[in-house]
Amino acid sequence: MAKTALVTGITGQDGSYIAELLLREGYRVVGMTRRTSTEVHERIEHIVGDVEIISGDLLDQSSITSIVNDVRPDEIYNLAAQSFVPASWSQPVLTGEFTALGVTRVLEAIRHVEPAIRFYQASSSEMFGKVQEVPQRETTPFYPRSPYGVAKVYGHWITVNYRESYGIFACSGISFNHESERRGKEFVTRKISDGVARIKLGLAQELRLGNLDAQRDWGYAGDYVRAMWLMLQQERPDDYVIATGRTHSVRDFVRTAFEVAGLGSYEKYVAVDPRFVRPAEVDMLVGDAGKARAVLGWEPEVTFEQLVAMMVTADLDRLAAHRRT
Ligand code: NDP
Ligand code: GDR
Repeated sequence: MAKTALVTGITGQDGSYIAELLLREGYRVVGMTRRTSTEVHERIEHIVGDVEIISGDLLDQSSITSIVNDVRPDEIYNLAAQSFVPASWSQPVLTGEFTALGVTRVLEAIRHVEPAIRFYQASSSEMFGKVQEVPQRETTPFYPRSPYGVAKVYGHWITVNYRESYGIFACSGISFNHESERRGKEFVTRKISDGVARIKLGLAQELRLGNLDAQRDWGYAGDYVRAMWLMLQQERPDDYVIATGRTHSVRDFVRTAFEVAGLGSYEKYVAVDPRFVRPAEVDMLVGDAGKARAVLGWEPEVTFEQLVAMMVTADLDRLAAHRRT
């Protein structure tokens, strides 16, 4: 019989990719979405006929419990969160409600309805923050630098705690930044690819950014959702770092993106704007995914250079097509 998966955050970047993967694997896929006055599900438009959508909210325990009870999933991928780091300083309490307590609400639903349900928690390299070790691995101590990072530390430990307290098959995937043409436009990589494409097509003159020296371990979202799925197919639940092991600065991303677009040097187009500088920064992240490689057999396939090229090309194509209509 086909397995059933429930995906919270199915309308987000990762939700759309995991839904595609689960459909390919023959799952019945149910996505939880929150109610909004306009139903824009852009990232899953192409598969909307193949998945079931149910309304629920991470803030609302009863909606989550009744969805789990009705759907009776074999696996839950908890991808929903307030995921934009700067917003966590302006809305710290809401971020805690979604990104921290939301995890407990899903775990409570599992505990009460069916403790055999397998659970994936989308943990983050932001938990390492001011890094205590290079590269960062599963055993590296956490030192979060934003209310978002703090909330994710809670989400990670409550996942571990429900595994140890109740024997729930609960896994925490500590993912480093992963991107794609479906990335939200406020995140730096997509802001750059979109901005470069606009400049190339004469739709903008400049690109305003914050800290160009921050370094991130950037991978491709399509590769990362494969690791999430693999974690729930193992004999035992565990926690895994998911990363490429290579780090680049925001400046490297900018330089490569301008080169891909054939615009030459970025310097005459890019301005540093203090509005985009954070109260506390995560200066450098680079992960060691050795455990995921050894146990899950997981390897990232898309390189940094391929990722930048893919994103810039997609934005150029999208904006050029838009201009023609
Ligand atoms: P997105 O911001 O693209 O997607 C977030 C999703 O959460 C959206 O579907 C959003 O719905 C949903 N959501 C937000 N609040 C609620 C709520 N109260 N109730 C129900 N749904 C809600 O994030 P990503 O896809 O990039 O990331 C997925 C997860 O992985 C997140 O938890 C993120 O924190 C974590 N993560 C991401 C990394 C990355 O590099 N992408 C790295 C490490 C961790 P709506 O469409 O209505 O806004
Ligand atoms: P991050 O991603 O905070 O790492 O969180 P983001 O792309 O927002 O920032 C990465 C780095 O770029 C610097 N930066 C800018 N960032 C944005 N957004 N806008 C700018 O103009 C800009 N200029 C420089 C930032 O200071 C930062 O150092 C992402 C999210 O997906 C989280 O949900 C996830 O947990 C982590 O990745 C891993």
